[in-house]
Amino acid sequence: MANIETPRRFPDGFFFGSATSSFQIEGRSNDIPQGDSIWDTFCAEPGRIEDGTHGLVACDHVHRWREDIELMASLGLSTYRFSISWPKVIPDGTGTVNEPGMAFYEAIVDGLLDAGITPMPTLYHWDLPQALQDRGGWTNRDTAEAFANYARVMAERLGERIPTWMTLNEPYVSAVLGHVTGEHAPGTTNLEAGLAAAHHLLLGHGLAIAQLREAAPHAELGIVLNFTPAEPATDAPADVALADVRHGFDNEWYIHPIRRGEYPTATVEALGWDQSVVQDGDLDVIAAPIDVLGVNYYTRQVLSAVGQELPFGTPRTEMDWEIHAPSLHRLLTWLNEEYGLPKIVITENGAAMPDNDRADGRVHDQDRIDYLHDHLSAVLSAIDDGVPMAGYLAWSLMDNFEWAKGYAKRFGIVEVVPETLERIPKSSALWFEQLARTGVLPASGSDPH
Ligand code: IFM
Repeated sequence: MANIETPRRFPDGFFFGSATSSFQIEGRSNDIPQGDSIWDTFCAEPGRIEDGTHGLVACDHVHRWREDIELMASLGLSTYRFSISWPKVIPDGTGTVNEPGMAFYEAIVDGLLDAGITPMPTLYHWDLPQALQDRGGWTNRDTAEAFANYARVMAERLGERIPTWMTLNEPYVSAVLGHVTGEHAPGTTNLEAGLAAAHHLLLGHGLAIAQLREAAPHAELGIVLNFTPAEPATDAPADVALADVRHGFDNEWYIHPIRRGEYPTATVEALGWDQSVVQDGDLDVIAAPIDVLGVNYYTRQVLSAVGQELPFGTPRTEMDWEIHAPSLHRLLTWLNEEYGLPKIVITENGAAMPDNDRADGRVHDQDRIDYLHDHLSAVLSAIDDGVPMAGYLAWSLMDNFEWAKGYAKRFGIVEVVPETLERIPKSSALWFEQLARTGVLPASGSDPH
């Protein structure tokens, strides 16, 4: 898709911006006492993070946020999706508001608005207060209630200034990587725990939507889900069945109850899930109307029941994720046809790349430009097919803490120099700036510098 013949224009009003999350960029400040999150605990456990690092400093955004806002403005970005650290605002997850933490986010929101950048906060991007984890975390139904209370507090304090609230980021990852595979905090390995966590995350989302509707009636409300389309390697029934189960478990499990008020039946049966954690009325809460769906897309999965590594020889990112933009187009049209959403925003899309071409002090990341170009082209194709796409946010504004991978995987369009934390726009940032300023996707994605 990189060499489509003519430039194409995004519709008027389509917005371009970038995304980050609290634990991945903020770090800590002595001026903002805060509670620990499950990721602080996880990082402190030997062997959990590949390079042995942690989030105590990260990109030091807690001190450099003004500079980061100026950077976004200089790149012509009109929207910034960030997340609020629950333990910075309510250190124990419930109870008293931590005023220095709240002031930090109020200042960021005011700074963004002053710079002409629309703030799009996500309330939960995986940094659960450890105090709540000590009581069972997302496997405990009370956490859903605590989340809704926290959402209410935030809406009451930031209310008028926020046009779009996102509740959760990628509940699949919180539930499955956090509780089933154990790759993420809190690091347990139990399918039942994962299914309970997924249900309580969705319940927390629904309860939070109710609170946000009351406290911020003017705002658009939504959730950010990640999708990894699942395709069978062959037409063999075993491959098709495997792809169906993965599609149900990885993709439908979250959007289906939100839009249809039920878990996908075939997947419930395939998992043998007894649904004992689901109480009367929960699915009605979960199915509360949303105004916008945030879609995070990075790659697809091709599944073979005989367990081959698939597909062979296709281009991949540093995460070893296949680069496959046509799957984004298909995903968006499927979501639109199946779930009839009012509005979709690409809330994350991007690539970890080697970033080792740095001729004149700048990272020349032609591979990342190609990735962005081809996925933006897929978004344009979805728009042509009538999908109500409203915006695109690149993951990520800057290199940051990539969870269990530490700092070795760099997704930023802006480099963060490890030794100094200096921010240097990569070629992809300058390429993205041209797109953001003109709304025109060039015929191919060439390095502007
Ligand atoms: O860095 C993460 C982000 O926190 C959530 N979505 C996927 C990104 C890349 O792995």
